[in-house]
Amino acid sequence: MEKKFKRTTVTSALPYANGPVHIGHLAGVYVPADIYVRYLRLKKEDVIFIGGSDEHGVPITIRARKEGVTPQDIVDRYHTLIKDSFKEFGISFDVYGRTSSPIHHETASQFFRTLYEKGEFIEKTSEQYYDEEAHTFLADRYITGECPHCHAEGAYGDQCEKCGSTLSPTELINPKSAISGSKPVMKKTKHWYLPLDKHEGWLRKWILEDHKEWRPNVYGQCKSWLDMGLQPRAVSRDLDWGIPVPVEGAEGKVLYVWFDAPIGYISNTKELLPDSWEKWWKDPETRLVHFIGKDNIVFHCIVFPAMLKAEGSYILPDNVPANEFLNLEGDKISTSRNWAVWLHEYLHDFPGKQDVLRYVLTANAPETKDNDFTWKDFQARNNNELVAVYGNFVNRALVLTGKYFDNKVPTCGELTEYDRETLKEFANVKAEVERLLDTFKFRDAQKEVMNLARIGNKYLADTEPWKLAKTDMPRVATILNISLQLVANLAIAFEPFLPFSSKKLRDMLNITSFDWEQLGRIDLLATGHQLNKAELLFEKIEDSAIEAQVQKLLDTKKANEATSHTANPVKETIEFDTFEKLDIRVGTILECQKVPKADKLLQFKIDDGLGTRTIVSGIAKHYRPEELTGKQICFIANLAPRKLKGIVSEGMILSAENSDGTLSVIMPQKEVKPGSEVK
Ligand code: B3M
Ligand code: ZN
Repeated sequence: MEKKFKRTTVTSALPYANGPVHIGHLAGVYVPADIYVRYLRLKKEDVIFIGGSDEHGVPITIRARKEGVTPQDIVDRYHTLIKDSFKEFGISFDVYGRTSSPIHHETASQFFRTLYEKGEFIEKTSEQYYDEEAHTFLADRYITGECPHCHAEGAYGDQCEKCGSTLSPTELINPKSAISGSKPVMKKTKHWYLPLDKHEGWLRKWILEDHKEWRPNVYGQCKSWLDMGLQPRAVSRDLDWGIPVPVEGAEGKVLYVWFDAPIGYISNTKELLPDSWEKWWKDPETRLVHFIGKDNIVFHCIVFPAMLKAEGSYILPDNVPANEFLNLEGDKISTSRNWAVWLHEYLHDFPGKQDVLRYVLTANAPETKDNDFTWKDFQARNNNELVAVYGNFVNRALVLTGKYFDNKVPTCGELTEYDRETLKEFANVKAEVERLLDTFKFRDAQKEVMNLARIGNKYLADTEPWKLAKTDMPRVATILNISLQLVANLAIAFEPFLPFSSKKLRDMLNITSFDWEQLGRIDLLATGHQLNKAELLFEKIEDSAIEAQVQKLLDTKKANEATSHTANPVKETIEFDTFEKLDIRVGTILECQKVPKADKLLQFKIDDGLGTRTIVSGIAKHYRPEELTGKQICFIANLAPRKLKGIVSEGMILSAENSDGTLSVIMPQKEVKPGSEVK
């Protein structure tokens, strides 16, 4: 069912403003969306690209509470950081709004009211956990307790992070409020529900029959949701952060974040085009495309369309090209475990190499299945593809033109059979890349373009113009003319994928802009056209830079292992009288100094209540002498003396050892008399 559209509204998922963005975000949503939009713009199509931050939801309030700041502080901080990261990577939004903005509050409120007045909601009262000390209903995340499955402590009301099972708060054993620590009670509360079951009929036809072209992962997920049967979904929550439910009797209630967030696309369009936003959302000749990650499929393919349909005046999405997940070095990317390549850190470590990351993420895009990002592959793709193929071809063509023709495009003479074959491959690429981009196959599209660079590179290697310079200048001119036309083609074809490099290349070619329509032509640069000086498009990435990144991840892994480390098993049982043989006492440190030529040892002079004694202890890596002088510690008083570095140690200071090997000296909680026994 081919439909002709006049314009395209492209949205990309609104990231939660409660942390920075990482390569998973870029690969899953923003790079593909940006490629698509840049491609449409190059084709001179009418398109808008809508982005923004999702600034509501419980995780933001939890983070704020933890840090002792307001939710607004949190979202202000991350909105700016995220927005800047996207900008640096060339994600070319026409607007990047935020859901805490007045225009969004108003738009979402109005949307709710319209549905409310049309009778599109049902009201239901149910029992939910309530914190009587804090006088508040508790979001699932705010209730912790023992997991009914693995019996781990600290499972959340919606999920146990230990065993991964999905929970509901009432399943938790010994539930506790994360706000006050008190035991929550059940209390009645009223909420508004969108009766998705009522929408099931048309949703089935619309997706399963009319949108068979959606990606298999998207189509499949929708089908399984629909086959399970849809249930009414609450669109409000008892929470104090969000958009107040705009009807009477709804004090203390806000719109559920997944109700207001997709409306954010509309609000942000209004911000961009206050007078003409409607045609981008309501005209049937507008095509709506949502770029998202796979965990957002149900909201964009079922819930949001049901909301739009219920409202009545909006169009529905034409496609929802959702990606699977990107893993990092074989492990799931995780914000809480810091297992990620953060965009702001990448920019710091690899300044100016935005296109390299864009290239690698597209080359490995998780379009059909989860994929893996590894630093080795990053380096290989940069060195063997961007540098050795694309960059090398461009550089040789330009440098040789500089050398033999004073940077002017030379005259093209008669073509050989090989010239013709090469040019034909370039002529064919436009249709193929278009077909791939039109069907959201970004990985294959980029591969196709890189293949062109390969053909160009091979053309120069095969024709070897540098060998002909002495004998056949007209032939050299022809080869270089052809090569330069191919280079110009690459600047166009790579533009959606590698915008920074294409800009650099256009500057070298001394051309301000190209159109997509010109792709495949061999008259892009006129004979005699003056070029600028050649510069390297890409540079080799050395092993040391890659090793540093791998080391950073290893450090993260080690730190994670240390925190998740379970304690050592308990030693063999002893009788009480064995314990009684140990004489543990408190002493006051009178003096403390480093032991010369022993970087682990500290020497103590201790008041033990009977006199003074010397103890040598291996804690120099964990304490400075001045930190301990004057403090009280616990020591074993009846340990046989031992000689350490020539000093007789009369006892042993007790410390607790953390799983990462750090030591903490045991001290009495209140001051006691030196010599007091520890029992
Ligand atoms: N903030 C979820 C996410 O970042 C959510 C997307 C909203 S799109 C309207 O995965
Ligand atoms: Zn569990």
